[in-house]
Amino acid sequence: TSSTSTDVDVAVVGAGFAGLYLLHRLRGQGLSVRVFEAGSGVGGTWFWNRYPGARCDIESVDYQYSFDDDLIRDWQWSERYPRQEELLAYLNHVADRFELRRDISLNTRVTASIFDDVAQTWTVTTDQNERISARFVILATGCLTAARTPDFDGLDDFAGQWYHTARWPDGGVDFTGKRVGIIGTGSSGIQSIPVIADQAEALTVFQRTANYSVPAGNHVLSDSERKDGADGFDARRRMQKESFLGMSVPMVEAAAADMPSEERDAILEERWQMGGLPMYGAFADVLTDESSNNAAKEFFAKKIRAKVDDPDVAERLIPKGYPFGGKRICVDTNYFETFNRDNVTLVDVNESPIERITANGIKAGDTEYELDAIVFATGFDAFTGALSAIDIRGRNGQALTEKWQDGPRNLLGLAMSGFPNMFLITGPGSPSVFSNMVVSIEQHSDWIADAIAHMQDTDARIIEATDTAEDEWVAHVNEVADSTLLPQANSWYNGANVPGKPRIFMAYLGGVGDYRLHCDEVARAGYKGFALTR
Ligand code: NA7
Repeated sequence: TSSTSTDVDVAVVGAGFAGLYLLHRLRGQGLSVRVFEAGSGVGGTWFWNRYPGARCDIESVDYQYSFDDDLIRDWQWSERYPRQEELLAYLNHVADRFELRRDISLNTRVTASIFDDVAQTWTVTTDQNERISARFVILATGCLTAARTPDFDGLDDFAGQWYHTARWPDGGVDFTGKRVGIIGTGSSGIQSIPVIADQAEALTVFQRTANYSVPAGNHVLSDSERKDGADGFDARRRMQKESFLGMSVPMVEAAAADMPSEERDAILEERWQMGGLPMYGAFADVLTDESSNNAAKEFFAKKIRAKVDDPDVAERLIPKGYPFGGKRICVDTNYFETFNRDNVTLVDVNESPIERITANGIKAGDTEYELDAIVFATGFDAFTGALSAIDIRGRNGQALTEKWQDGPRNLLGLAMSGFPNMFLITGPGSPSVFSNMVVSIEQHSDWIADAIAHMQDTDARIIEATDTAEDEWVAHVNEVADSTLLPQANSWYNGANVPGKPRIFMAYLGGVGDYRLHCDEVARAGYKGFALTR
């Protein structure tokens, strides 16, 4: 299949959950594959995010590959929710077990990917001064990859140490005896705050927006739970594939709008006790109906008031001004309780805006908070950040950043018109962050691998999304988002966390199950919406 002028059939950018699986899968259909990874190890998200308390908010049993039964049997998860170290060990195990490493170049950042209109191949350039040509390029770069440290005045003056949660030093940081400040209360902040508070002499939390967080209910798995997990894996994965969020806990099918308030509260309490993300499925209309959403909001407010001793602190920790689910909900262990500790202070930066960072700490409002270390849990340039960092040019030299200047456009979140034989994994316009990532990654990878297999069978050389199909998909993604309450929040779902970023809702909210059916239909209809040429 490989033409003489190309070095590899497929170049994959990124060796996280997606890149590793793609390599395994595409090799299996006789293709030559090369994976480029900027990190010094495999693992992607789980390689970089080593902050204290880093843990997945999907259960271990569900957050693993489905492609190999023996792997599912052999790997023993230790806790209900996997720690970062354990996920990294799992992904390293997968890389060894399936002999993936020989086709992965670590410490190698892809700097450009340019389509050659004449040769009809991609030229991929790396920061190791390597240049290879590939028939296909798959961007498995992740949607939460490009870490963002807001440019506060004075950071260079700071005499202490500072860290970003997503660029945590290998080997960790010892905060014993230190006065630590943390900016950001998204998932990374909410997971690390209780752990840092336990170690540091004092912790000051700078909060801009309070978040909805559900207790994880984490625990060490017993032998029988592990066995049940492996035995029940196939059935769970089948449910996940057909579900809205890629999870195996069903959504409540009734709408809260029609329910008496005691019934609503009983359901919310039941979901709260389950722990974690099933809260999203409390009511069929929780993300679309204001009164149903308000029921969830009030429930959270009650829970937070019950957990936090100081009523003023509790009020500040209660999310306000945006719908439940408008920002990705968090899953925590002792988050709200941590504010009852004597060594933890909450600063609301809406009341006391961060003016600057000084040599000694952070000046917010009238107060200078003296700190030995600052932690930025300030998130990512989501969905597009990792892609715009690469000089990607399609037909006629068109830059992807130019095509996307008003926001990302593609077909099914998988491919762009003008960028032939290039694919995205968990891209904007796919369910991506609104799903169990592993379920989505496997689905995208399989769909792409099947499309390439179809091309191998039919001697097609080029696959490219058509303009019309792309326009229709973008309109559909927006229409679905606008039928929900989610676009009302300022979030990384819609680019609001990055100053100047076009504001467009970037995840597909039609659900993992319906999205899959749609992708399958496109394939069955001979890749409808794509032009295939010989
Ligand atoms: P998030 O969810 O983007 O959280 C970032 C946090 O940092 C959030 O609370 C932000 O407040 C805050 N932030 C960002 N910039 C500033 C400035 N300039 N000043 C004050 N506060 C700021 O990132 P995470 O890493 O926690 O989680 C990302 C996803 O990874 C998570 O949802 C899971 O899916 C896994 P804001 O809300 O913007 O007001």
